[in-house]
This record gives sequence, C-alpha cells and structure tokens, in this order.
Amino acid sequence: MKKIFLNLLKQPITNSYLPNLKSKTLKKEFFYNLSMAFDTNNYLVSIKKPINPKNQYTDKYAHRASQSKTMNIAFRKIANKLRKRFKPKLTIEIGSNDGVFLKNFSKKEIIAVEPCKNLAKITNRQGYKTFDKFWNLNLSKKITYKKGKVDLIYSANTISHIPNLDEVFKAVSFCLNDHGVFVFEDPYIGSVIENNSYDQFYDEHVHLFSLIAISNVVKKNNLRIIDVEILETHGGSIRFYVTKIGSKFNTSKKVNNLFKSEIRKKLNNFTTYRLFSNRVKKSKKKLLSLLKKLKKDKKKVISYGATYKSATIFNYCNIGPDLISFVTDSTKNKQGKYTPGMHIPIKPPCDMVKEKVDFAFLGAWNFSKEIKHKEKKFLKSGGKFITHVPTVRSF
Ligand code: DWN
Repeated sequence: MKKIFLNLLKQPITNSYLPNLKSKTLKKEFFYNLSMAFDTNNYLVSIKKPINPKNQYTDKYAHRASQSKTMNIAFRKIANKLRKRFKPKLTIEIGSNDGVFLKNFSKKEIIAVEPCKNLAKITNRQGYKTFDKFWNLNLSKKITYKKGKVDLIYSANTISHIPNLDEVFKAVSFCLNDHGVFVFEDPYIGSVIENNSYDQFYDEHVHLFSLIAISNVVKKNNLRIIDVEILETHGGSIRFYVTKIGSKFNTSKKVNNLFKSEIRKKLNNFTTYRLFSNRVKKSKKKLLSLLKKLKKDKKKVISYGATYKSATIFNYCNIGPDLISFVTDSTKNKQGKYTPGMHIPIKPPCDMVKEKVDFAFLGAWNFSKEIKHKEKKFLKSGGKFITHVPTVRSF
C-alpha cells in the first residue's frame, strides 16, 4: 500500500523554464499535485502520481550536467574506478545528458541512451552513438541485437526518474553479460531525511532510493546487489552495484552494514517519514519568516542556481519575485527565462558585490563548497548565503 506522508502542493514541471510572461505562455503552464508516498510493501518512497515522462524529457531539456566543476571531477573519478574494477569492453550509459561521463571513454567503448533529443544531438555530434529513446525492454533488445551484450551499464541521476522500475531491471537483465554489472547512483532518501532536503522531491525524482527498497525491487527481478556506496554527490547519493543472481561476484560487507544502519534509522517505517514531514512544514515557516524580515529590512536577496530542486521550495513556500529579486545560473539556455511556477527572472552569474546583493539563497546548495570558493569576494564584502539544509540559516 502506498501511504502519503508529504503534500508539497501544486507544482510545475521543473524543466519548464518560461521564455516570457505573456498570458499565452502562462495559460499553457502545467501544474500537478506533488504528494510523496511510502510503499509499505517494499519500502520505496515515490511520487504518488508521477507525470508522463514524455512531457518532461523533451527536446527543450535545460539541465546540463557538465556545468559544475564538482560533477566533471566526480564523473572522471567514477569512470576510472569502473574501468579499473570491471575492465569493461562495452558499456552503456543510461541518461547521458551532455556527455559529462561519456567523454571519459573512447567512442568505440560506450553506447549512450538519452531521451532528450537536444542532448542526444550534442553527444551524437561528438561521435558518441546515442539512442534518443527512453530506456526500456524494446530499446535494450534493439541495442543487444545490434551490438551484442554489454559488460557494464552505468547511470547517474536517471533510474530514480523512471516510473516503472521493473521494466528498467528487465531491460538491464536482457542486455547484460552473465558477469556484467549495472552501476547506478541517485539521491539517497537517508540523506534527504538527515538534511531535511525536501527539495529533492520534484516531478523528475519519481523515487528516492534506500538500500532496503532497492534490494526488494532487484530481488523481484532476479538480480542481486553486490556493493553499495554512500556519496556526497548532490547532497547525498547512493550508488548500487547490481549483477545477475549467478554472477561470479561476492557481496561486499558494505551491503549488510548499510542494511543494518537503515533498519536502525527506521527507513522501513512510515513514522520516520511522517515525522520528517513535520520538520518540512517547520522549515517552510522559518524560511518564509527570514525572507519576509529581509524584505522589511530592505535587503537585496537573490537565489544562486536555477535548480530543479529550488522550484519545489519556491512553489511550496510561495516565494516569488517579491522576496527574491532574481536567480543566477551559468547555464546559457536558462538565462533570460523565468523559474517555473513562481516566475522569478533568471540572469547570468553576476558580480554580486557590484549588484549590491546582501543575501543569496543557495538553490544549488549541493555545490556550496564550489560556490563559496567562487564567491569569496561576496563573502568578504559582508554578503551572506542562505540555506535550508539541514536547517534554515544564513552564513
Ligand atoms: O537529477 C537531476 C539533477 C542531477 O540535475 C535532474 N533531474 C535535474 C538537475 O537538478 P538540479 O537543477 O537540482 O541540479 P543541480 O546540478 O543542483 O543544478 C545546479 C544548477 O546551478 C545548474 O543549473 C548550474 C548552476 N550553477 C551555477 O549557476 N553556478 C552551478 C554552480 C556550481 C555554479 O557555480
């Protein structure tokens, strides 16, 4: 049974940055109710009613994974690690975005899958064979008939975006060699609970994974988890290593250790999520009262990073241009547009000292180290950042 624990109210599609605020554009804006549910059978946390992926992963997809230095380094590291550990001859990447992982492989070694046609075009142009299709059993069969079975499948921040997980794993099973490995990483529900980072809930994050939940899902699909890692990426992610039941790999001790730790943290218990939801409501109140006070004090507040995550916060807390003057983002195709739902203007990164910015809300709090390093001048001149993780504060 799927039990709702958090209602994040009316939300837009996070990728739908508005080109202008003309009434024709506003009329077309799509909203849905974002409610998060806990499945009492397999302990998976998911959106109660996900929206149709065809409306999300269009040829106007905005996010470019290569925009942060942190992620470029992270993808280079994992590519090297996987190559060393599994020595794959042929690899598939599911959800290749703008090629930030692919570029660590030669063009013959890797096949990409990316349903957003504008992104697939980028990597096809670079010479990486990219199927501009959704990952499913049909596509897996098509790739296997053309290229043969593969040794490694890698995916970052994509599997949690796919509503039908059984189909994902069936498709993986079909094209993986008997001793092949499926490695995927996505935001970790354990970190969301710990950091109170409720902004990890948005239309694209259909599921938030725990080890307990994913072990149930893979077991059902005749696969097993041989290793697991908790990562700092994106404010807390989990990386799974999955193989066929009869593969040659032993199971790492880390799997059992994390399993026990999740049981201790009661990630398999509805009450944990209900209590979390109370903390989210408190966080909303605190953030709103801070922003309202800053407005009263005539402080200039902006937001840093037009993230998909911050769309959840702005829409849930009803934060618009009256409280946040503008949002900056280094992604060219977000600049000059407006944030989904709350319509805050998005500008290119600016000199925050010259612009007399007093406070910058960290929409991209997951890159706070990188941002603080970049914005030393702002901090030195008395500027402050605001964050809501793990509690609302400025620093
Ligand atoms: O899973 C997903 C994650 C990985 O990426 C997607 N569904 C969509 C997207 O979500 P997000 O927008 O919350 O992700 P990021 O990676 O936190 O976005 C950071 C944004 O901030 C980018 O648009 C780039 C921008 N940025 C910036 O303007 N200056 C980032 C840094 C580090 C900077 O210095």
